[in-house]
Amino acid sequence: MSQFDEKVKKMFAVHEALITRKNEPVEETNGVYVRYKYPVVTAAHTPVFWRYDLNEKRNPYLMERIGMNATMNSGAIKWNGKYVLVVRVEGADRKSFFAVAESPNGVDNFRFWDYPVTMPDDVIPATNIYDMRLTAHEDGWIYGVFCVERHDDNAPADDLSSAMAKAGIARTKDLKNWERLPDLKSGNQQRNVVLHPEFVNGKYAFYTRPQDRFIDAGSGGGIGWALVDDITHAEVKEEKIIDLRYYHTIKEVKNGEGPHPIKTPAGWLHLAHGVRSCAAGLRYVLYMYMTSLEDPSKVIVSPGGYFMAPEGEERVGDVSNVLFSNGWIADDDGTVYIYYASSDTRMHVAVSTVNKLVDYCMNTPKDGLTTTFSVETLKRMIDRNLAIMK
Ligand code: BGC
Ligand code: BMA
Repeated sequence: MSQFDEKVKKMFAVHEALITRKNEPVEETNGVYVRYKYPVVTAAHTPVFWRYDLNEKRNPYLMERIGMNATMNSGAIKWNGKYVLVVRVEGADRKSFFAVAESPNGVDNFRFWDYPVTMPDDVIPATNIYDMRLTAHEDGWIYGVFCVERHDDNAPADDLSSAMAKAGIARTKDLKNWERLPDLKSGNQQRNVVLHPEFVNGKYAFYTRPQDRFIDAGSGGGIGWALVDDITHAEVKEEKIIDLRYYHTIKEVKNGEGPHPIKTPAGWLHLAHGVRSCAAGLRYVLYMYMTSLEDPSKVIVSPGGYFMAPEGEERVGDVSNVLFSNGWIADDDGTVYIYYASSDTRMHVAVSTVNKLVDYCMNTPKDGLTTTFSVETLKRMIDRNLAIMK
């Protein structure tokens, strides 16, 4: 075997060892969920044949030709018995694209399909697309709703950063062939738009996140809700804010729906992200809330504080101090696989159950918005416990 072929063979073996490595649960810390030790998808999980030209004549030094920078913010779905992620892969050129990675068990052995998703463009092509939420809707289609970013041509000529964020909508039956529908029409910019899996009053229902400007939400007060008559010409006509952001909370600056909510007998279970600003930049954490089965836009319980925050190596990456989730899978046996990205760099999984998550939502004290409230809540817990401990 030539030296070149040896090197290629070794590269494939190293890659195979990485993607087939068995994952292990990390000892439970708070009883709510169990993190897994290894990230489930990293840039190094992308196929060798995406990155290297394997022809010796064209690539005598066997150098990487197309760099992959990160794998993050992935939509998730259980599909044909497999745990499937539609990963946001970001190339070294800062362009994100979608690529499907599937696993037989939800916690390891994620393998990318050979080709990334070819997402058709809307009338006006996008510069970048990212953060897909997958919804198997009761109309029979699987929808992908994602952020579509274009340069803001109204910005002054020297400003190359201002952009416009909109929600792109596409649908598929096989996760390979995607039919692109027109972007969601809305008076505001939109990011973190999510399609509810069921019709509500016979209409499609979207969780929205209106924002005045590209980065900051401005007067866009939180997670919104809008009903849409025609998914093939989706337009936000009326939008109400269902989960507000508040001063001095984990969602002071922005919040946004994660994946679509999970239906439980006690209500719809929601996972979202909350953002606050600090000297280190923006800090993104995950939080939960529940809405009513009769009216999925009516919040029935809102546990205070964060559900998950970056820990250990999760804290560091391209955009440090960020956890972000737009995918989870509720399995038939009640297990919930929560897929989250850390610091815009890699994908992880944490595992819980529907019952535990409902219990978490129902019994975690709410955020009373003041120190006094928090201390009184804490004292009640101490009183009750000291009575038991005597
Ligand atoms: C990035 C996103 C980010 C957004 C707002 C975009 O250009 O691709 O990851 O959420 O800016 O900061
Ligand atoms: C955004 C999100 C994510 C990203 C986060 C942190 O606003 O939409 O794409 O993970 O910022 O950069």
